[in-house]
Amino acid sequence: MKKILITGAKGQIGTELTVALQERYGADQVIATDIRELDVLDKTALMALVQKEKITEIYHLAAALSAVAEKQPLRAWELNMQGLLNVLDAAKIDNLKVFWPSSIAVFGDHVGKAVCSQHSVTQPKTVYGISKAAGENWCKYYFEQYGVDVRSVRYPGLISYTAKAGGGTTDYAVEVFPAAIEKRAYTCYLKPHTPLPMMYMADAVQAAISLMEAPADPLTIRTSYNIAAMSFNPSQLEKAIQAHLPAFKMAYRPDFRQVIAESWPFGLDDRHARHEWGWQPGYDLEKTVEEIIHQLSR
Ligand code: AKB
Repeated sequence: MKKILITGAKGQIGTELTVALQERYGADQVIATDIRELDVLDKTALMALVQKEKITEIYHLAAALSAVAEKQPLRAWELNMQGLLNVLDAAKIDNLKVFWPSSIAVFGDHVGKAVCSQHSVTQPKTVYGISKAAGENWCKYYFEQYGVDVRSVRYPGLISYTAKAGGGTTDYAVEVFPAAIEKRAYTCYLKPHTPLPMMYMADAVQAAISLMEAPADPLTIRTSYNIAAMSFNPSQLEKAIQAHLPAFKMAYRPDFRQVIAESWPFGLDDRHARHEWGWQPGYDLEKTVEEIIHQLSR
């Protein structure tokens, strides 16, 4: 029987993924941990928990995101890399299946920014991106050398309203909604015409579960799958919010995150994900904005 361990369960993805997994497989089959219950850098504690609870799958979400990682590069590197290696090693020893999120941050120079293909070069500009690119290769290595069934997607910016954004470059698309609902102005740290790929959290959760449930045979990508849903810039998001809340205004004061955003592609070719495990997003910009404003206004 499936028994799932989630690390980083109180983060932006974990908050919604935990609920979705509990609804799907039963609350008793899902153990949600955050740093308070399980430090992923403590391999002994991780292995003990896996064995005590007879874990069969890990969704390893604990990580430092792009903006936060630039402020503490070596600490972020240790958390992102050693945390993943501990999980992969536990998976090798106890024959676990693993989901691990990668990111569009693996891309940097020398890629088509409007349509970045699955196999584009990965020359990231941030510590976070470097850790994700290295992590992707470790996943492939553990799959090829030890048969660890580890699966991954490259998430774009994720938009949700249930949990705070966690220190990423795409956080503005999360922070802006409570401000708009509370009739506060919002100052965006990116320039108005900086496009980025984005995804509503319901689609992100669906991607993780569908990929984990997919039959193994058709899966040809053991680094991480490109997945895409929508692409917009802050000015387009401002207008989409104004369609519901006409008085809302966004101000712009770019900071160090502008350089990071400009290093990322804003469109991804996700044909492999669509063909090999049926990836299909359900939310575009308008639907996302409508849903979040509806939920936060209740
Ligand atoms: C970030 O902005 O760091 C993340 C990501 C794109 O991986 N949301």
